[in-house]
Amino acid sequence: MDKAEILAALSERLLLDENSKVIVVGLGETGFSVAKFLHHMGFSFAVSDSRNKPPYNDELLDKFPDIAVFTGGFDQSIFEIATHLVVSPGISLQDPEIERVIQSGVKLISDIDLFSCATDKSVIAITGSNGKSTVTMMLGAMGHAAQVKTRVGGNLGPPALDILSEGAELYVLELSSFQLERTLVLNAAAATVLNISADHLDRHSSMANYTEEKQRVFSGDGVMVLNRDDRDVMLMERKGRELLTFSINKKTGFHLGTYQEEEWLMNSEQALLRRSDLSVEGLHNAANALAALALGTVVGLNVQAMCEGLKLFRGLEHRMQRVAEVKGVTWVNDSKATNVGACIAALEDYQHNVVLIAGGDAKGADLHELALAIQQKVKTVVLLGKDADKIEGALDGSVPSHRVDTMKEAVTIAATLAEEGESVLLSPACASLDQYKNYEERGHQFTKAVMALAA
Ligand code: UMA
Ligand code: ADP
Repeated sequence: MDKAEILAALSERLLLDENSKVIVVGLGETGFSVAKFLHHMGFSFAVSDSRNKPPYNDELLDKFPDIAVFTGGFDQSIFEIATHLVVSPGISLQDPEIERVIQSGVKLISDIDLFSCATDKSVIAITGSNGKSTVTMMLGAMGHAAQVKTRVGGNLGPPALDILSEGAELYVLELSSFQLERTLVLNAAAATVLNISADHLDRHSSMANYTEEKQRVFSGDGVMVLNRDDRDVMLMERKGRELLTFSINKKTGFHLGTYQEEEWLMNSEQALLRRSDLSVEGLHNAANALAALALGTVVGLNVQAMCEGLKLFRGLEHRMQRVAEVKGVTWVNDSKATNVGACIAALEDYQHNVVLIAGGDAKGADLHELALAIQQKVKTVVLLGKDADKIEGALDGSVPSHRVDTMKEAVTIAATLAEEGESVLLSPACASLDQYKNYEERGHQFTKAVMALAA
């Protein structure tokens, strides 16, 4: 699309034109990407961030010295002239100051809305509680293998607007519930909710609200890709919409089946790829691969190329990543398990032979199902972080547990508990932000402590 076409789409779909006054709220990665886009398109805008020194403050002033930036709070007076508000996903729409502005009638839009107006190429949109980044990157690998110029971004980074490029033929977006709740005009060619389990209940008022926001990924008229094994996801089916499904348990659509006495990823009767040819382990990753195959099929990726891409995809750091084997004990880093569902999926691969390191910020989740999974699969649990007490409470003495303050202590004690042939799994079921900058830092501290043991 050329600039005039993009301006026409912005005007028609978001009522954004030369008379608009936009306030970009938040100057993190999203806010900076929005500022660059608005500047490029020639819109009038200002930036507001409640932090004293937001992350992209210097970059913005350096690049666009004429743009007004208001920091250290949300000054209501600057919102008075606004016609549009682009609120970054890290800011709650229930923030009283932001809520007041929205209620005054200003149009709330997102970076994803701007992105949607700026391309006419196929977009695949991926959300769900777990597996988003993995499926997104699988599609990136498939697109590459199919020699289709594929750009990947969104919640896993880089922000959507930063991946717009002239040569791109296909975009794959990972979208969080926070991005979706403020998006109006997404119309993806193929979209999926991979699964639904409790997450971010500190920001969403209820599971119903969280599920509702996730469904917004299906706005428009593209093909829906649904998980037959997840009841909440199947309830999202909409009349009159084209539907593809994937399943680990049921022999229909994209599924796991038996062909020539081996386990294969299949599409109806057609055997596509031996499960053993996937480089990523675990049943949940077979489900992720089936979802990726369904989504890729919608946008016309060549089947053989998709399978080649999947074979080459080695998985992402901090997701069930084998770190080392020390004295016969396997150490696995699953620091990205920031909610209960991810930890339960991780435990599925074990048979009561694992020492689990867990804990952090449970984000208001119900820990009952986690406790059941731990009872079935875990020999001993080592707990740290803000909600260690809550996990210990949910276990109610049913599994031996140890409390520690740091990851180094957790690794040291786990090393004394795990025996040859067993595993130690860091799969916290909680966010990391109570103790670490992010899940990556938590994973790196784990890996560092394990490497020190190995040495
Ligand atoms: N903040 C303030 N005041 C402000 C603006 C932000 O205090 O005025 C705080 C927020 O409360 C938050 C932090 O700053 O704690 C970052 O918020 P942001 O909206 O500026 O974040 P960005 O840097 O724009 O990053 C966001 C996503 N972050 C969140 O949704 C919290 C990134 O996802 C995403 O990669 C990026 O946009 C590009 O699309 C990260 C994430 O943690 C990885 N996502 C959550 C998850 O995956 O569970 C949803
Ligand atoms: P997301 O981007 O949704 O957070 P990731 O692919 O980064 O998803 O994986 C996050 C965590 O969820 C990891 O611990 C990973 O092992 C686990 N996981 C990945 N796919 C699934 C799935 N389909 N079901 C449950 N857990 C999953």
